[in-house]
Amino acid sequence: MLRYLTAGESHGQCLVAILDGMVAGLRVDKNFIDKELLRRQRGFGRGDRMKIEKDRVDILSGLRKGITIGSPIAMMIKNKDFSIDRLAAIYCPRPGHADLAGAVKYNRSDARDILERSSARETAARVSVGAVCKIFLSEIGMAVNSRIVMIGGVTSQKLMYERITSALKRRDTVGGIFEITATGAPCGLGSFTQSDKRLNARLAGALMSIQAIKGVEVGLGFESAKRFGSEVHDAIFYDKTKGFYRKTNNAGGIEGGVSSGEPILLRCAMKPISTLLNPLASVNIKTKKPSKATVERSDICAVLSAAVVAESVVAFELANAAFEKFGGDSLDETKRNLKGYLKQAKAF
Ligand code: EPS
Repeated sequence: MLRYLTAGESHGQCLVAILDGMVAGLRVDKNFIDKELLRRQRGFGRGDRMKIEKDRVDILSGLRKGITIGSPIAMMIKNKDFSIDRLAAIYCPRPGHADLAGAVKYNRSDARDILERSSARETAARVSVGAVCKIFLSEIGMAVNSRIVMIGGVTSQKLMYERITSALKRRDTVGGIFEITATGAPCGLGSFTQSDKRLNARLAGALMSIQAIKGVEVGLGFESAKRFGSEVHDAIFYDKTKGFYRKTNNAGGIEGGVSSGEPILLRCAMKPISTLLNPLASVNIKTKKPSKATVERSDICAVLSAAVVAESVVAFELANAAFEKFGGDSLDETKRNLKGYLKQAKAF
């Protein structure tokens, strides 16, 4: 089983991730992880924090001469803006953020204690985990990519830029929709035998765990609820060389919680970032008097970054599902098992 944990505050010393269960014998290119971290930092509409940070990974354990040895992989990303003890207290929670619910839950009058961990800065650690998983997936013929579909209600690139620019002028924020495509997944990842084995549930859960994601669709998603069954389901065909195949992929590559062998298609809706330069009404936690929400440095739009984070969590889930199906403590063993299964599936 593959698992990971992250630690670290937005303005703490560093972010840390431990990825446990990765096979031995995988060459991990640190430059690839750094490139993924850079992709997460980019995008029109990111705030000034991204001008301060230059996210780079330090791999602390789990490798020898650049190759995994089966032990936990610990990774660290240093925060240049390490200022947690100097930062001002936050008494006026920002609507939409974890500030108020978190302050009540953890009994903290200063919502800074909440913001520091709930911040999307944490996703840098998840991208480092996802990057290692992507390297593993590439070894077994799988890849995960993303594209932006819509920003603030508009779909052409020119209008998307304009939308972010107008949000900036209004001192507001915008969200959007992005699409994740995973290719190369063989038929048979995940299972219908238990709820927590269903691949669609695991992918949707992972995507919903990303800060600001409010909706996930698989394949045709919500649109399928409007159509007749005959217009939704993907008819099955057979060809001697191709085996079973489909001419459509409305199911988004998953049927009955199991990968079908077609590309896995997922869509996420991201709400606008909740820190507004022109803040909404709030209440001071201490005085209970009406007050504008605290204004913090933040982003205008982070949809492009969220898409990179989404690729990362999908890569992790698919790598985990592949381990479950094929097993193996070394890359050679996993590949051998996969080869045997593919042979069996082809002969089916
Ligand atoms: C982020 C770092 C944060 C924010 C942003 C994401 O840094 P700071 O708070 O110092 O500006 O820019 O966080 C949020 C949008 C949020 O809602 O928490 C990052 O590294 O991605």
